[in-house]
Amino acid sequence: MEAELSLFQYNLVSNFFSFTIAVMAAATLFFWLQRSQVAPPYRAAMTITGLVTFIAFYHYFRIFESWEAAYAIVDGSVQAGGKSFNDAYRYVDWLLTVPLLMIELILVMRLSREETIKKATWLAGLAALMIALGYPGEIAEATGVAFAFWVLSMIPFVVIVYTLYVGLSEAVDRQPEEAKPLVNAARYLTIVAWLFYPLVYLFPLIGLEGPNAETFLQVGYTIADIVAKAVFGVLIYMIAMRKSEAEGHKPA
Ligand code: RET
Repeated sequence: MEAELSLFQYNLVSNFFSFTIAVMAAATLFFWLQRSQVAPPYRAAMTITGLVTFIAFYHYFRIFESWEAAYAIVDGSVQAGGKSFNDAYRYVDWLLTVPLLMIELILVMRLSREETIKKATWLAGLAALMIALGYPGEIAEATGVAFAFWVLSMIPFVVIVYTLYVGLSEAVDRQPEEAKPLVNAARYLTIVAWLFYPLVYLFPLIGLEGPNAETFLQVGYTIADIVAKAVFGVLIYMIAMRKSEAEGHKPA
């Protein structure tokens, strides 16, 4: 299957990875440099946003290298390169970044100390569980096993979505008027971008395999990662700025 990619598909995926390395590196610098512009209570959220894109920057670098090693271009056609493409980088990345994304969303809401600890622990724990349950299915040979882990992983997924929708709506109501639409945008962006992952996971299970599916999967995950990390981070930054201003903080 791997050697059947067209040169166009191989290059398209390579270029997406390369683009993402640049996006994640630039996003990291931006978030960390802008940290001093927001009021002190929001600085931890900015630090974490930058950590998320930094972790992704590293992993996309490794993913890019692994992609290059997995194929060889011989006389303009794509052949197997002798090494297998390492899917584990994505899962290790998600295991670290998805809980951090939950924590930054809670931090920027600036709830009471107990509520912050309670909600952040709950959401981050569920996020880690969701990813950990997904991996055994991703590497499973048997469709039945893969599907069983999909179902197991969907349980924390659904609880997270429910918590973001219902459990947080009362906390969102308490946000300052100026910040509300942005906080809602961050919640909805999370729900929509996150839906992509469990859907794509099902591809091979419903018989979508081969070079087209592989190209779609790699490009799709990459776009979803940019949205869920960098675009989401920009929203977190805007929320932090808006709330800082509303609380009388003057940017440096
Ligand atoms: C898996 C396994 C199948 C079931 C579910 C999954 C969910 C994955 C999600 C990943 C989110 C990743 C993000 C990355 C950050 O940039 C693990 C594919 C529910 C929701 C947000």
